Amino acid sequence: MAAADGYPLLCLENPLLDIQGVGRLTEPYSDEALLKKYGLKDNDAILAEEKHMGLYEELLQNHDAKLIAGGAAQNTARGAQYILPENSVAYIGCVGRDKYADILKDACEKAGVHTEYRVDDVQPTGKCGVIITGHNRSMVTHLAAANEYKIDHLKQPHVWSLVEKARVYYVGGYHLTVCVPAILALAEEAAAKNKIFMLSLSAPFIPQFFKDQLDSVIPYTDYLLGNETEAISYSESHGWGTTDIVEIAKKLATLPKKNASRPRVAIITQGTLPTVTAVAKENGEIEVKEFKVREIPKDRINDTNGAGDAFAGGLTAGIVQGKSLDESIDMGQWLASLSIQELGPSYPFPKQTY
Ligand code: 26A
Repeated sequence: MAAADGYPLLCLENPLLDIQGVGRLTEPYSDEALLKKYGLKDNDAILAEEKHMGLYEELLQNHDAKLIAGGAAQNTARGAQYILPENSVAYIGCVGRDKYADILKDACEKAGVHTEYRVDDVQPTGKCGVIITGHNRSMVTHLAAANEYKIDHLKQPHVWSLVEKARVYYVGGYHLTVCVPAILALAEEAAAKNKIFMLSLSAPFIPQFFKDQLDSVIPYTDYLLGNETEAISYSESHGWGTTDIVEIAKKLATLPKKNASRPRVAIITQGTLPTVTAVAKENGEIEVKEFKVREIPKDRINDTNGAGDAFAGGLTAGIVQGKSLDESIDMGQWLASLSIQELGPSYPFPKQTY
């Protein structure tokens, strides 16, 4: 049952189960060998093609893979709820009618996130193969049911009432490959009622191959998040001719915007390098800031799968609470530093407080 007053934060994207290998060094089953076999980069996120379909079984058979709740914005939703008071976050996406979906639902329930899944009767729940080498992660996603999200689901009265009651929307850019009408419905609701709309770039392939879909949503976006490789991919696909992160952040902040009563905020993370923010002020000025990350000793890092999602979760929690941008960024960096010490996109239990 949904909370009567709804949830201040509503997230939308692709619910996925992560099948994450745990560090195999010995040949012929090393993680490096696995990357090579499937032609994968060591730090990337892609959609699975036919040739990748054997990867999941191989991870389970030869790489002691663990099943962990994933899906970028679902991780962000759990992260935001980790900080916020009870009943603050709802999450929407499409799963299959299977036990993988139960694992995802359970993980959200435990984290206190309300799920409003569309359940597809044909496709299985989506999965993401994750190969960890050092501090890199390579992800291969078979969307399956996650690809079957439909605007009709969002427009059902009990779901739309959650949309109406929310004050902040967070959409994972990965959903641009799935259901742009649903994203635009949230975006337009936000612009019409001066609510907050947040979007992540998610992966370099989104600006590269889903440029038009992305461009249709950016005008509604109050907070645009990405990492350095995604920012550079955006710059490349738009012919900006620069790889300078500050330059790109400034240009993203000043792209045309529908709701002029909120400034655009562009936020670019860069691994252990400082996070860059650019805010397009009403007077035409662009305020640029840099924020050092909370570095933790290398031997305490478990894996970086989900670090960006955790950052987004902490940041979004700050924004929902009406904190300043500076404090919200620090909350994001705090949650990211906790998440990379856990296996996969998870948060420590018992709960730590910011
Ligand atoms: C459409 N794609 C490729 C994806 C994803 C994705 N979440 C949604 N859509 N590819 C990888 N992920 C998730 O990213 C998290 C780490 O940031 C993985 O499930 C993983 O939990």
